[in-house]
Amino acid sequence: MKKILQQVVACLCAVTLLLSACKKDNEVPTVNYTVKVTYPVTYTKSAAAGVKVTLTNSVTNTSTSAVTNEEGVATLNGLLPGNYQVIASRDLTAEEALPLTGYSVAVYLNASALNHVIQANSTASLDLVLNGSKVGGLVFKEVFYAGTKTPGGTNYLIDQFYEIYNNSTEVMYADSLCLADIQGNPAISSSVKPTGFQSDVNNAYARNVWMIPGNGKTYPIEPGKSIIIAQTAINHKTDPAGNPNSVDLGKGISDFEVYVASSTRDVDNPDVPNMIAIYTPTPGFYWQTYVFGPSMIIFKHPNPASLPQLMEPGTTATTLYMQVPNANIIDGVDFLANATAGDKKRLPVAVDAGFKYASGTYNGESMVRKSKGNGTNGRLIYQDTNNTTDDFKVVPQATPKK
Ligand SMILES: [Ca+2]
Ligand SMILES: [Ca+2]
Repeated sequence: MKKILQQVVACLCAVTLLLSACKKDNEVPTVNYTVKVTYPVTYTKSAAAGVKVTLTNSVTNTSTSAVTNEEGVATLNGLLPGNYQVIASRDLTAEEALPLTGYSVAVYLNASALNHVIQANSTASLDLVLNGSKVGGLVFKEVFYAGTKTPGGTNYLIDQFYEIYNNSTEVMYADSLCLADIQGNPAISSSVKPTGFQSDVNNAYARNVWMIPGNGKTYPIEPGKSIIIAQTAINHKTDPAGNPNSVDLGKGISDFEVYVASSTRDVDNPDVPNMIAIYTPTPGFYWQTYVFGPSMIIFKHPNPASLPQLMEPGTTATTLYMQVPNANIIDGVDFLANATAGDKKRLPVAVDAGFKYASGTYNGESMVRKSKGNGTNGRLIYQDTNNTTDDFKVVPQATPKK
C-alpha cells in the first residue's frame, strides 16, 4: 500500500512539474499594482488604512481585493492587463470617526475609478480620494416600482411608492428632502444604449425632482421610523377606482404624495400633503417611474431649483436633466430590467456600486432593504453599504410601513 502511495505521489509531482512548465511557456505577463487611498481633505489624517480595494476585470468579471496598510497603500499582485472597475470602501465606526472628523457618527466612505485601464508591464499606482456619504441618516427602505395587475389582468400603474427610513440615532427632518428619478433606460430591450451621462462619476442627472414641503422642522422622522412618498395616496385595495391586488397607500400610511397638477387623470387626496414640483418636465399623467426599474435618489440642496440643467451627451434630444452633485445625495438606488443589464447603470458607483432587478413588470414584486438587526431601543438597523446588489432583496409583495 505504502509503495502504491509513493508511486501516486511521484506521479502527481511529475504532472505538477509538467503543468508548471507548460504554464511558463504560455504565461501572460501580469502586473503588480498599487492603489493609494486617502481620506477626504476635511479629515485630520490623509493616509487611509484598512480600506478594502476591489478591482473587477470588466471582461472576465473576476475580482481581486486587498486592504490598505498604514500608509494607505493596497498592493494587488498578478493582475492581468485590461480594463478594471476599481472600488475602495471603508466603514468607520463612531469611535473611529471621532478623531478623524470631530463627530462621533459612523461614516461610510468609498471611492471608485471606472473603466480604469491597467497596461502590461505597468508599475503605476492609482490614487483614490475617499468620499464620505452622509451615512447614518435617511435611506430608501422600500421601493415599489413594478406595479400590480388587476384581477382582470390589466396593468395597474398608480401604486408605486418610496419609503424612506431614519437609520440613525437622532431625529432627522424630512423637510426640503428631494426625491428624483434619474435619466437612463433600465435596458427594456437589448438595443438600449447606456445613458450618455455615465462618464460623469460625480453627478446624477434627474428627469424629475419633487420636494417635501415644510419650514425645516415640520416633519420630524424619529430614529427607526419611516415616511412614505406615494405616487397616488389612496387605499388601492378598497378604492372604487383601485385594485384589490394592490396595497393601502391612503392616509395613515402615506405621508406625502406626488400630485401632477397638469394631469387630467391624477387625483389629489386632500388628507395627504403634496410634494412640491421643483423640476418636472416629464411627469406624465402620474409621474410613473420605470416599471422595468428606476434609478432613484434622495438629496438636499439649499436651492434645488437653481441646479444646472444639461442635455444628455451623445444624443440629439433636447430634453434637459437636472445635475445633482454626489455630495448632495443622501441615498441612491439603481434598479434595472434584468441580471445582465449592469452596463446600463445610471448612478455613479460612489452613490450606488450595484443594482437589483425584479423578475418582471406588474407582478407586485417590491425592493426591500435588508436589516442588520436591532440597535439601541430595539430599532431596526438597515444595511447601507451603498451597493444595492448587496443591500436590497426582492419580496413578492409590497410591504408599506411594515
Ligand atoms: Ca398622484
Ligand atoms: Ca394630496
